[in-house]
Amino acid sequence: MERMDMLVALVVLLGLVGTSTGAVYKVGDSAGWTTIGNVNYGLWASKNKFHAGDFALFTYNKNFHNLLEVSKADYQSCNAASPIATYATGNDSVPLKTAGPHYFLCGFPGHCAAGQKVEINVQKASSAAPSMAPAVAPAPASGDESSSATATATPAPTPNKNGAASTKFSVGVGIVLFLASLCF
Ligand SMILES: *[C@@H]1O[C@H](CO)[C@@H](O)[C@H](O)[C@H]1NC(C)=O
Ligand SMILES: [Cu+2]
Repeated sequence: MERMDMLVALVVLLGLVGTSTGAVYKVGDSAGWTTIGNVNYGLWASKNKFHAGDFALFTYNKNFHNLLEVSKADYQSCNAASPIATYATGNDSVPLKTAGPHYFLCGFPGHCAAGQKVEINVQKASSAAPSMAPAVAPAPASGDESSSATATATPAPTPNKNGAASTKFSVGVGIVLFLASLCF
């Protein structure tokens, strides 16, 4: 039974490891977050597939640029006056927490209009972990059965009932072996 529990735990653990580390996407690739070179951020975004839990890494010279997350309307009109979030370190790893579109622009005058803006469409996290949860439940119940089967094998036999006792014993061992075989 314990081996079964360990197996279930291992599978659940592997599922969690597979989904807990988000990918990091550097915005603009080697160009980074800039107005130099007319980087096509729309093209960059369309070449990547973002999932909830991933990160968008914006790298830039903080003396000349910043990073604002804004609403769709503000993204379209390049309005930097009412951001949802503001970043200004020059090396901002922005967590893409929720599925759906996320809008970013540079708040320095004229930069958004010059094309320093990006829409990142985030898909739901592809997760196997939740579907594994029900498999954990049945394990404890079968543990009780095997211990009661072992108990029937222990009573001290009287000389007369030797045959009956040894039959009980083999049935008990049989049940234990049968249950054990289910685990492997
Ligand atoms: C920028 O941030 C990323 C992710 O947080 C980190 O791995 C990297 O070392 C940072 N680079 C600099 C120059 O600080
Ligand atoms: Cu800028």
